Amino acid sequence: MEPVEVDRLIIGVSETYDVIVTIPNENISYEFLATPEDRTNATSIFIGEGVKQLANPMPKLKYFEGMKMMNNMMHMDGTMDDMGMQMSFQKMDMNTVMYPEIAGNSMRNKMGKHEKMNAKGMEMNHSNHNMPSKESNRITLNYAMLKSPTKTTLSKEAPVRELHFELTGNMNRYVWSMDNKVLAETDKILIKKGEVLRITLYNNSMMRHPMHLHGHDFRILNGQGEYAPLKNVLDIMPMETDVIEFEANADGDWFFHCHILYHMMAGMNRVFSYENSKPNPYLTNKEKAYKKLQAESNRFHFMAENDFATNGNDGQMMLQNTRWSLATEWRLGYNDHHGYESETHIGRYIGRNQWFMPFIGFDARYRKLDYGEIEKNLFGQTSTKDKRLQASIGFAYTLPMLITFQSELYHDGNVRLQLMREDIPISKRLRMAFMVNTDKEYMAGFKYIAGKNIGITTHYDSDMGFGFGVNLNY
Ligand SMILES: [Cu+2]
Repeated sequence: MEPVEVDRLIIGVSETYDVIVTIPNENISYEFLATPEDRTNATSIFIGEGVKQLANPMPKLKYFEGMKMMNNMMHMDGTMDDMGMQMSFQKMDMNTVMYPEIAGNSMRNKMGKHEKMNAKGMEMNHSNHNMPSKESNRITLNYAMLKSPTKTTLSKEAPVRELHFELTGNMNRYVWSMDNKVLAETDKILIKKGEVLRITLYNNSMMRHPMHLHGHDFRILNGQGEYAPLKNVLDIMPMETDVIEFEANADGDWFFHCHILYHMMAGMNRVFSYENSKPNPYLTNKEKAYKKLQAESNRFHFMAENDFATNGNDGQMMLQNTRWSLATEWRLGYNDHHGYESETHIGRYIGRNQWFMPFIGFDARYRKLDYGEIEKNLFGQTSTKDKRLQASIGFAYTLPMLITFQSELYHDGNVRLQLMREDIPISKRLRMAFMVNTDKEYMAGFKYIAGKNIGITTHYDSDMGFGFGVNLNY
C-alpha cells in the first residue's frame, strides 16, 4: 500500500495497518494511545527516549447523538436507506457525530438530502466554536485513500461472476445474517477455479462489519483503477455499498465472515467452495464438517434475570437463537394474596426484520382472591387467575418505538392483549419499563444499571403493589 498521511484511523476488528510515526522532538517520549471505538478503555506505548509527553485525553464519545442520527435514517420497518454508491469505502463516516474532536467535518454537506441530519450538523457547528479549528480538520483514513504501489489487475480473459450480499441483522435481538439467512440456512457457494468473483456488499444494518475472506486477497474497487488496493478484510460501515473482486485461484473451501466474533457466531457468514476440488487429507468428511460449522453458527444462547424486590420476586429466562425463542417469566409474591404466576412461550421470529413472533404458551397461576371477589377482563370474561393452568396460542409483534404488542388466546377461551416495553433509555444508566393488558394488569418501573450484571429497581405492579429491589442478570 502507498503511504498516506492521516491524523486518525479507525481499525476494524482483525484489520492490520503499518503505522509510521515521525518523532517531532528528540529527548521526548511520546505517548501513542489506542482506544476502543466507544472509548471505554485505552492502552498506550511510549515512542522515543526521554521525558514522557502524554497524549491529549480523548473527549467523551457522544454515543447518544450517534444513535439518534441513525434512528432518524432508519425506516419504520427497521431497514436503512440504501444510498447506493454515494456511500462507500468509509468516505462518509456516519459515526462522526459521535466524535466531538472531529465533529463538523464535511459529511453533512454531502448529506444534503437528509434534512434532519443537516439540522443536527448546524447544531454541532455551534458547539464547535470554542474548539481550535485544526481539530475539526482532522483527516481520518478511508478506503478511497488506499492505493497499491503496483498494478493489481486480474486477468482480462477470466469470466466475471457477480455476487450480491446484503448484510442484515436485528440490533434489538442482536442477530446477524447475510441476505436474511444465517449459515445454518444456506449451502456452500460453489465457485470455479479461474473465474473472477466480483462481490457487491450492502450493509443494511446499524453496525460496521469487518468482512474477512480466508485464503485470498481481494481488490477493493475504490476508484484507484489498476492500482486498486489488496486487502483481506473490508470494514463496511452502516448503509455503505462496497465492491470487491478476487480471482479464484485456490482449491478447497474458504470462509467469508464478519470478523466481529459475536456476529460470526450468530450466522453472518458464508463458505466459498471450489468445484471439483482435490480431496483434503486433513478433512476427510467435508459434509460433516460443514454441518458442524452450520450448527456452531446458530447456537442457542441463554439469558436470565431476576428482580429481588420488597413486593415479590420476578424474573425471566430465555433460550434463543436466530429464529427460535423459548422464554419463561415468573412473578412470585410473598403471600397468597399477591399470588404466584409463570408464563412460558415458545415462538419463532418470522420475516426479515423479525418484528413478528407467533408462539405457543403455557400459563400457571395461583392467587387467593377475597371471598366473593370476581375478576373480569376488559372483554367481560371471568378471570381464572385464582387457580389456573392454561395452554395458549398467540403472537408478539414489535411496534414502532420497540413496543411489543402481544395477543394471546387461552384454551378456556379467554383472550389477553398486552402492550409492553422494557429498557426504554431515560439516561445513560436509567431504564424505564411498562406493561398494560386487558386483564386489567399493569406495571411500570425503573431500573438503574449499577454494573454489567446488577441493577437497582423500583416498580409498581397491579397485583403486587409497590416495591424496590435488586436486579441480577446473566
Ligand atoms: Cu458484523
